[in-house]
Amino acid sequence: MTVVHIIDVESGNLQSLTNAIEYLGYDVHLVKSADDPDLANASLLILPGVGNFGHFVDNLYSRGFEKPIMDYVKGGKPIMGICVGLQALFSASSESPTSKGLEIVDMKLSRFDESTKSVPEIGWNTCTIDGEQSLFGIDPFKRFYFVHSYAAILTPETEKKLHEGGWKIAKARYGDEEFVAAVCRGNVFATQFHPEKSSKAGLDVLDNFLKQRHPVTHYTDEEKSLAENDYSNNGLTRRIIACLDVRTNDQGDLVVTKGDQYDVREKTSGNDVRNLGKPVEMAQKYYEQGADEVTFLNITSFRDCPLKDTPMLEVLKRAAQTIFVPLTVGGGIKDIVDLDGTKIPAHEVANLYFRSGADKVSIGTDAVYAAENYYSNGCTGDGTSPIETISKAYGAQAVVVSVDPKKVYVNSPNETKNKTFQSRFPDNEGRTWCWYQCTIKGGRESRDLGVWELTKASEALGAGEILLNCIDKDGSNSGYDLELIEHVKNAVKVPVIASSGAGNPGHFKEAFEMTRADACLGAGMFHRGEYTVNDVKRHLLQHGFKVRLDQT
Ligand code: 1PR
Repeated sequence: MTVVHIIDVESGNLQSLTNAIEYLGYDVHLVKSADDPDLANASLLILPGVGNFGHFVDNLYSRGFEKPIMDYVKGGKPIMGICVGLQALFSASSESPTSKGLEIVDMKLSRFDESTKSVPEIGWNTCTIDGEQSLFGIDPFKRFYFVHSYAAILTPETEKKLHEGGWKIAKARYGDEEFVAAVCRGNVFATQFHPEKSSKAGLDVLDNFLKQRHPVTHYTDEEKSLAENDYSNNGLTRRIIACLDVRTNDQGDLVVTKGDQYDVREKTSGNDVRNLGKPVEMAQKYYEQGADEVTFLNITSFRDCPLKDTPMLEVLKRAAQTIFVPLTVGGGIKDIVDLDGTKIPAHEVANLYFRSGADKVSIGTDAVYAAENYYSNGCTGDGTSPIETISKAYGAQAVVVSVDPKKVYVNSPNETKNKTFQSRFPDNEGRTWCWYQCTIKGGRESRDLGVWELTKASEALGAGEILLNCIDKDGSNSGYDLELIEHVKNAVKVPVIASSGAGNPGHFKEAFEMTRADACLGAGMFHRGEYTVNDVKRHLLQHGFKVRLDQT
């Protein structure tokens, strides 16, 4: 079997890439040291990276990888960079002004302009290629998964310079900024998107690179019109996420469950934990239905020690073997003390999940504690919270903050220190002023902290995305809390995932129509088999919203 070599400088999720390459029928050899003799003999090399540019390239230099990589490139053998692995081929990035890239591409990267759009760019975008040429079969009518805040932003001058330098490029557009989605010259190829997380479209590109071929797909005009990007959402499709709340039931089995306002026990005699199926099988089903992401939440994490909680690691390992879209895991991402008294910092707990195949971790309870400390320290972090340590090590894009708020009405804004607004839906006493109170431990304990305050602090501390649940709406099938979504969108620039309350495809449409939600998550309606993810996407498409439809 052909062996694919991957440079491993412990950045983010190598497991997904390994899984994708093995799925395509190759063996993988991780090159952990620049002295590894296998590196010189490699015939297919991949340079993957996530997170911070400086952290990644400094690591390459300090571990002595620069020379063997450059020797390999000069030898004319195929090399592919992915995400920050693409960025490392460039000369520099404004993300880390003192760090030097490998300078194979003479261009600098800079941050997206966040005045009109969420940054990071997280989601599924299209790539365009000049003329009829093919770049390892990157299909302009398919979608690819991007997650990044910095990019090789194109201007007429930089584009001309790239062409003059002999580079072929695939371009993507995020809002009004065009950037390099893929670049190729001779034996060097790199993608800003993650092929290993871009479902079938991405696996095809990876496979074409490994086989060194450049196929072209032909479409009818009707097919093209359905799949063409209209850039109405900054270039991204409407992202649909399937969420699995996971816990051990009273019989000791790990099951997918689902609550009503977070109560997951049946109302019938026996009061059992509602059992809706097996986590990996259900996740696989949603992937096949076209879910753009899958989220696993360990909802009893406040009781368990995560390291004892190996079933969740096992769930991820198994799911990541055949599910090639981003996987998020939440519940228990915090500093822990293991049963034998060993202290395990949150970033190591997160690392275990990343190494098992997770792309992002989601932090609930500890984000509330971190925000409380942030405000009591005069709006500054002390560098020790899980949001900060994980974001620093793996990048903001890997840190989701999961919020579990409840709506609280007040007579006037003076009654609370937290940010209020006037709701269109008065309470029984006719009050309209309200705020959203954060809870911890799965809604069991309320804190004097508003969702506005929590999300702002989380963003400042390094979170890259907000998973916005709503306890009042959870399991209600009555639609999302649209006011809450807009409230949080006004607070932060990072993407916001709307969650809680979806009962039919119309609710997703309503959220995308009435709010600036970056993604919508559903749970109960999928678990009960009332609708598939594909039903939601077809409904959105019928109403003029672009969605990713290439099924596996
Ligand atoms: O606090 O960092 O250990 O994380 C615990 C995580 O577990 C948090 O993300 C918290 O939201 C979640 N969680 C804890 N208890 C529950 C529960 O339900 N008893 N689930 C829980 C949160 C909300 C969503 C649900 C949506 C959509 N459940 O996961 O999927 O509300 O549901 P719907 O579409 O059926 O309405 P930590």
